[in-house]
Amino acid sequence: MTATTTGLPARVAEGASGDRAGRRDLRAAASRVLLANWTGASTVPSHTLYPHQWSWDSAFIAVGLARLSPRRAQRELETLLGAQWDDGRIPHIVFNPAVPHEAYFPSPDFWRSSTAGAAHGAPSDIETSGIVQPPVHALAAWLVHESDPETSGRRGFLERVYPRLTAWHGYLHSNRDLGGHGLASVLHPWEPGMDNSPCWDLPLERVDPAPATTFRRADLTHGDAADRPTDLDYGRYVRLATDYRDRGYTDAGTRHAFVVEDPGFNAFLIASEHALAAIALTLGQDPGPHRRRARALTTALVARLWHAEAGLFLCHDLRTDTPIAEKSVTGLLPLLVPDLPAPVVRALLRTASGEHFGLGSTTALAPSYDLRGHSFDSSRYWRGPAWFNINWAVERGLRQHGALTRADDLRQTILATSGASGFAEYVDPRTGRARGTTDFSWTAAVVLDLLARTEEPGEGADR
Ligand code: 2M8
Repeated sequence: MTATTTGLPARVAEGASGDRAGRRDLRAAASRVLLANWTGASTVPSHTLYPHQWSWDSAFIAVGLARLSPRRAQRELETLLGAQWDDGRIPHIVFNPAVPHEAYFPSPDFWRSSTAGAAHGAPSDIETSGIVQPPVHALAAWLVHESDPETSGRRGFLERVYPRLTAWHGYLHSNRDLGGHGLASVLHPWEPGMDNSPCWDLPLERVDPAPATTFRRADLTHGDAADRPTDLDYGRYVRLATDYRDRGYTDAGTRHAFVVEDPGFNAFLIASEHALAAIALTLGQDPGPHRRRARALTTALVARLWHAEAGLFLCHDLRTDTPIAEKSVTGLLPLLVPDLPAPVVRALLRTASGEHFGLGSTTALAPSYDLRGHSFDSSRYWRGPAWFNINWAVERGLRQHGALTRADDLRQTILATSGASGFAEYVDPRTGRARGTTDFSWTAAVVLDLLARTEEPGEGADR
């Protein structure tokens, strides 16, 4: 694909110039998506495919909602935090009891959190899953506060969420440092959020799939089978979740078939630890512990997961103690980390625009997986398509490290592609063509945030 003078792939730039009535219309359309997906206390990612509250979705959603209604954004995060377990974990799904079990698999009767998770203080009156998702929440809480400090201060938002967010990070730092190297690890491909990434293919090979006759997928009722994970993948997801549940959702002292250190997950943790430091400071508390943790995590991230010859961070399989030799966009997410060594930043910027991700040349948005990888598929779930929440994070990372023109280009492309795709769940990274479901909440949310930021002065200083 040829690039335009702005660096945007031509097909996408054409889409942008056809933008119906400009930014106001885009804002109105994105707002309609979030308003329609609001259920009274939180927002569903999509009424059809994901009819409950998802953890990291809610964090991105809150960042966008803050531009519409700071109160609602606060409520979104506080509803999620209301389902936190006593051990500090924030579950990846909070189930809406009004939604029938058949609407989503695995449903509450699979996870059985209130009984199976009782030893770890799962709530007795709310059903949740027992696994987690990337810790975007403290970053989101800080951005929600920053978007309207007055409302936040008046309502005591930070005072209420700070202890809970600190407990959440405490859970990740202690219970989830399963490698003992100072990084949080994930125990299921659903935890890093990039469920079907080729990074998980090898570690999953060791997992005995649950027979397809033992569960009934709900996702294929609403999603195209060619875009979704296969039955074999699902069988393995089910096996891992069943084993974790049957061990009472215990992390340490038990053998996990799947246990991986993921750079994106840890990058969000570091960005969120910095956000906790900012929150502590605002509340007149000591930011020191958060800063020290962020520094220690950054050191561990670079020491453990940086691979100079690959030009990006790689996942690390703790079962075999080997790096996973797949280039995934998760390996670019450490751009979110402020204090990376300069050569690492330079290499990441080269990799982002090089042949594997093609940002600004062959792709409209950063693909989820290596364009030249053996498993690249432009349609299938996390095996190539571009996601808007991830590109929002890449945009922040580029801006933070001074790549302002590239950040501006990416921002423009996100705005052009999101509206044109009907706020798709994900898109073909080269053409911007919609895949998955539409009217997707985090897609609309990041649009609202980026539109608002475009109007703010001093963007280059954005943290
Ligand atoms: C997808 O994951 C869920 C399981 O958590 C699924 O496929 O059913 C992923 O894209 C995940 O990152 C996302 O949070 C979730 C809801 O949008 O959907």
